[in-house]
Amino acid sequence: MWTRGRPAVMGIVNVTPDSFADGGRFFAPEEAIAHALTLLDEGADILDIGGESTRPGADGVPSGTEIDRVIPVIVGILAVWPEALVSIDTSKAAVAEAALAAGAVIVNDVTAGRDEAMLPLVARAGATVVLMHMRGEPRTMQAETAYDDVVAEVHHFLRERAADAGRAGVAEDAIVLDPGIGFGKDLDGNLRLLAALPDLAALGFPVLLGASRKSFISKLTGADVATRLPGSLAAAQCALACPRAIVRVHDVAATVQFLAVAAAIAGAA
Ligand code: HH2
Repeated sequence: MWTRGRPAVMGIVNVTPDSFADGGRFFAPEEAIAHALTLLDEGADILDIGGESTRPGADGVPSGTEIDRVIPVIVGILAVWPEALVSIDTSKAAVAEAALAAGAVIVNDVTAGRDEAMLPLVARAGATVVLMHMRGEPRTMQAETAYDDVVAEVHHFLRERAADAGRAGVAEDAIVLDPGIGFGKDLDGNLRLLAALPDLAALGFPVLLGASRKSFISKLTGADVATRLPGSLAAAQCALACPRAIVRVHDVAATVQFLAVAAAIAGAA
């Protein structure tokens, strides 16, 4: 995953009618599969397939609905590109189980294993898990964005959840930590967590950064969701200082180019 001398790039495939940046564009399975294959052509190292929006205010969907959305897409991608690394973006063990059976190898859980069956499932499957920090749930998370020390609190939470994952039998090198940009944080909290990404990486686990097109970019610049690529690249730069990082993005080609050039310059310094 990290053989290219730069952070790995995870391309987002939202099979949802209501995601904040691209809701509805890839809701039909054939659209989602075609989009995923384009992202692989553009250099995505991983694809993250999601069937439920986690944007602020979003209502959850039942696991059966989520399974019906994502499984045909995972199967369709792997039929054309069998060596693709597929991640399932879900907080439900039932959805993760179906996705792992269909060929996914990473479970991206924005609740860091709140579903009690999740971590044992990941361990049994020998899969990788992304543990993300979120306060509450998407419907309510932006109501509570005050912390005494956001970086200390988020890093403490992630350390604890990583220990829980280890106790459940997940291998240490199969645990990825994510500060959860935009999940129950205000602008200042998001910026502090971005600046502290190398400190999170210093805990010894790979880190994942999901800042692509998020609203903190608009709070700084006024850019609407379709024009937040430059701000997204500025955020992706934080990953360069981390030895094993994954950036989760909508704009794969631009991010791959940005990281390849920035990493080459850093390597020549
Ligand atoms: N952000 C989103 C969804 N999943 N997973 C991780 N690990 N980290 C993130 O920051 C993250 C995530 C939100 O982005 P998106 O998928 O584009 O939107 P939506 O949740 O509305 O589908």
